[in-house]
Amino acid sequence: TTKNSNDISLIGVPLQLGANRSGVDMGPTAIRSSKIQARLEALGFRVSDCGDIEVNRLHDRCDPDEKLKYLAEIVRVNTKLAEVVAQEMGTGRFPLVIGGDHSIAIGTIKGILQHVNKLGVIWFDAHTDVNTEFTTTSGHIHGMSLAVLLGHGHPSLTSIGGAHKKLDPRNVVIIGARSIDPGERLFLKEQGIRVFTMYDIDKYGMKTVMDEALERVSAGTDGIHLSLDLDGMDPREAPGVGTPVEGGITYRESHFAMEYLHEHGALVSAEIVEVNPMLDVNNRTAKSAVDLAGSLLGERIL
Ligand code: 5AB
Ligand code: MN
Ligand code: MN
Ligand code: MN
Repeated sequence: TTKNSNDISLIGVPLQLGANRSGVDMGPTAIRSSKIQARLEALGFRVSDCGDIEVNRLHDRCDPDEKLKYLAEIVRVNTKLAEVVAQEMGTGRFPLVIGGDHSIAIGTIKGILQHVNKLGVIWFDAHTDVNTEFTTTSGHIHGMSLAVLLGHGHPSLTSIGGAHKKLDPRNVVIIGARSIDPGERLFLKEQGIRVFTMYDIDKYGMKTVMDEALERVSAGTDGIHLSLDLDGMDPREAPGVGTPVEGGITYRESHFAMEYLHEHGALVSAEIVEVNPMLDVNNRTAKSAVDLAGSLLGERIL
C-alpha cells in the first residue's frame, strides 16, 4: 500500500529543455489520454489533476555557448514544481508527477524533501543521471538530475528547495543501468551508490534485485520515492523515448518490480518521465507508463 494517502495529486510537467529533444514535452498529454486518472480511480483513489506546470517554450532559442542547456528556465520550472509538490504533500496527498524529461526529478524530489527528511529513492533507468557540469558531454540537464539531488552540480540547481535538502547515497539505488559515462562511473564509485545493471537483473532475477533494492531504500528512511524513466524498459516494448538503449528491462519484469514495490509499502511519491509520443509506436510507451502506474498503486491480476 501507499504510505498515508487515499488521495493522489497528478502534476504534469511538459518540459523538454533538459533533454533538448522535441516531443517529450507532450508526455503529460499522452499519459493523460491513456486514462491514468480513471485507472487510479478504479483502484479507489481520489485523484485531483493539478494540471501542468507552466513551461516557457524556448527550444528554438538555445545559446550554443551555454554549458548547461536552458539552465535558467529549468531552474525556474523545477523551483515551481518543488513548491507544488510540497504543497500537495502538505495536505496529505500522494504526488504523482508526469513528465517531461528527467530533469524534473529535481523539482519533484526537492518538494518531497520538504516533508520527508530521510527519503529512499529507486531510480529506474537505462542511465544513471549523475553527470555534472564538469563531466557532461551533452550539456543536457536530464543526465544530471540524480547528481544534483545528491548535492553535486550547478549551485542554481542544488540550491532549489534548499541546498541542505539532499539524498543520502546509501538510500539511493539505480535499476536497469546499461549506459554509463566514464565520469559517472567514477562518481557512482565515490558515492558508493548501488547500481543494479542489466547484468545483475539477468544474473539474479528481478525479485532478488528488488529485495536488495528495497532493503537499501528502507534502511533508516521515512519513505520511498520511485523515479521511473521509461527508457529503463527495453526499447522494443517502450520505443517512445529520446535516449533508447538496447537490452533493457522487459514489460513483465517492470510490472513485477512495480507490484513488489507496492506490496512492500512505504511509497510516498512517484514520477513517470521521458515518455515521448512523437517517437512512440501506437502509443505503446504511454500505455506502458499507465500500466506501470496501475501496478505500482495496487492493481492486481486476481
Ligand atoms: B535520462 C547521457 N549520459 O548525460 C548524458 O534519459 C544521457 O534522463 C543522459 O536518463 C540520459 O547526456 C538522461 C549521455
Ligand atoms: Mn533518466
Ligand atoms: Mn534514461
Ligand atoms: Mn531519456
